[in-house]
Amino acid sequence: MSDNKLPRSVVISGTGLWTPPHSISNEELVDAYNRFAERFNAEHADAIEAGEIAARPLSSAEFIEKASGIKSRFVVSREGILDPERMRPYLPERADDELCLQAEMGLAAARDALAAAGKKPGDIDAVIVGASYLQRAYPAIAIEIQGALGIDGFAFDMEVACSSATFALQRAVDTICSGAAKTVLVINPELASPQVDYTDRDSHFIFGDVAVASVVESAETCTADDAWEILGTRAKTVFSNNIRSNFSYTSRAADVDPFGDGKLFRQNGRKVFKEVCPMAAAHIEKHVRETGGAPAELARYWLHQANINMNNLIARKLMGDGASEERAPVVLDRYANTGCAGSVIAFHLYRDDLQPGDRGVICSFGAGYSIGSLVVEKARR
Ligand code: CO8
Repeated sequence: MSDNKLPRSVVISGTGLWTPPHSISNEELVDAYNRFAERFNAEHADAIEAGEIAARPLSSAEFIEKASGIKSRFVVSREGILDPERMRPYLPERADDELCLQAEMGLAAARDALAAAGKKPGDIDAVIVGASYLQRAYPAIAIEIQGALGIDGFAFDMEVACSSATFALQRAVDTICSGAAKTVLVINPELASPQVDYTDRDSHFIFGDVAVASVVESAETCTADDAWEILGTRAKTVFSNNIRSNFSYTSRAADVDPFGDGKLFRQNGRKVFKEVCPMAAAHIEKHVRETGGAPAELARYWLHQANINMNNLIARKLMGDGASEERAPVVLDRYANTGCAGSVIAFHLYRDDLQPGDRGVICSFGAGYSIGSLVVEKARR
């Protein structure tokens, strides 16, 4: 779907959120990183002195909060991340007959969304899992969750980095509009911590783990009080190398270290900031106008949660002096960047005060580049 009005009325009838039990503050994270860096620098003092390798710079909690707005992040496992000798989470391997971690996270959010929508597994025709990373190639995580819930129908995984959730919601809308399904369960389990290089000062603070889920259905079957009609969807991608992860099964055949340089998340954050802000603001403005609204009139902006300064810039461009944290709520202060899940967390947590007829936009922007948006209106029921 891009420019046209949806051929049938489709709603988001419930959302769910699973938050990991552990949180790490900037101070805790910086303390672990700085102990790692100091030890590294001491151990390599001669090579650093000789100019053979670079010293590890120290991190700062004040910098992180000022540059990104992040104060803490939730993670599935804390200890390994905070151990200067490990610097990665500890996630023990599970047997094939156990639910995998990503499916377990997604299942918890899915159950929450089903309850909110008043739906049972038997009401669901399709399951879509969208995430920035998938724990394995096959069988699909979506099919594992489908099996665990006992859903009859079909399921698949998809990946568009930070836009995996909005693009998955759009695929749900398309599936319903085509008549292939009446009700679709969209799940976004973002298991971000294993892809973070906690030994990299410039990116060790960015991500957190979380799972969200949404029930998307035809308005005809919806029984939920808190339903949101999807007025339109819009997707845009433009190739960029400024956010990249080269982690791949092909490393084995290329005879390179699968966890070596550039294999985990890396970005040119400044360039991303500069290039994505105007793209996202223009995208949202165009989309809102297509659905017959004006950006300044929208009650709420559930924006991607990567950087508070980016969101403030985009919000000011769209709402002018009317921009406020109430209208563009922030979750990245406590959740950090949760990949594709951020805008859905914001939608889940910050909509109860809105009235029937109020409109808002759910919008993601990030790696690819990719931008995805859904303009929604609280249904009059
Ligand atoms: N502590 C202290 N100083 C630091 C630190 C630190 N931790 N990090 C960097 N610095 C220093 C730098 O070295 C630099 O020093 P100098 O001026 O001497 O060179 C100075 O601080 C400024 O550095 P930057 O220019 O890099 O700082 P910025 O102000 O640009 O802030 C940010 C860095 C916060 C990264 C910022 O650029 C940003 O957030 N940009 C937007 C990026 C963005 O939105 N990216 C999206 C990424 S996520 C995504 O798309 C999906 C990926 C999928 C994975 C998801 C898994 C769930």
